[in-house]
Amino acid sequence: MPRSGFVQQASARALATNADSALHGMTKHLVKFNEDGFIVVPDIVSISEVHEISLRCKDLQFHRAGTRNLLNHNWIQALSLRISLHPIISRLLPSKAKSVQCTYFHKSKDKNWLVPLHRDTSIPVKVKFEAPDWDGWSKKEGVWFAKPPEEVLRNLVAVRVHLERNTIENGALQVIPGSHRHDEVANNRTTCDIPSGGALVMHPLILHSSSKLSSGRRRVLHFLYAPPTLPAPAEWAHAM
Ligand SMILES: O=C(O)CCC(=O)C(=O)O
Repeated sequence: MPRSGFVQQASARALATNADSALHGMTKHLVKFNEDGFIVVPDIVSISEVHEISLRCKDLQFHRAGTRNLLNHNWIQALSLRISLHPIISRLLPSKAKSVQCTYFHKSKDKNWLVPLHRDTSIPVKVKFEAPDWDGWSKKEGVWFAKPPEEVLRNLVAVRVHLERNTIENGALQVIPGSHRHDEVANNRTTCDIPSGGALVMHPLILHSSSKLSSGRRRVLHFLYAPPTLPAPAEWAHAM
């Protein structure tokens, strides 16, 4: 066989091996995400982008823990699209996923708070309507929120982009691995080690909490991804 034939075959084999291991890596993330209800993906944005995002967040108006209606900002829409195309994250999102909410959380000495263990069960919809399996209606920052049937919640994925490393000192988010799949769970709370510029991809039904901060600050952009439509008559308030 001419040398170039060997080289071609070897390159084809190397490509196939690389493709296999990439696929294996992707499957591993998906299996872990389904099993634990979360994974950490580092380097979603670079450190210089973290600075850029920080500057933009300085202009956001909010009173308490943060603000939940950021999807009307062009830069948030661009970031949300980019996250949805990330090679690992795109595999974890529902098919044709849309971003349906983006919340900014800002924890500091001045705005300090804790959140007890809970699941995220409320979603933003266009208008209020009557349906037996929807409840818990409330209006927040001018938008209607309600608790949908569980099958809707099962298809959602949250992506939290952390501007600071998530630590016990700065009021870390903690999760109970696997608790999105069970009602009865051991209280083995885990502090997710999320670096600055990294993301926690989490199932909204996972039990999670966060404590008060003792030093530093902790800022997070929390994106919610969902299938493009809801069962009628529900409609997303925004779907980008
Ligand atoms: O970021 C936090 O501290 C809490 C976030 C949270 O509880 C939530 O997204 O439901």
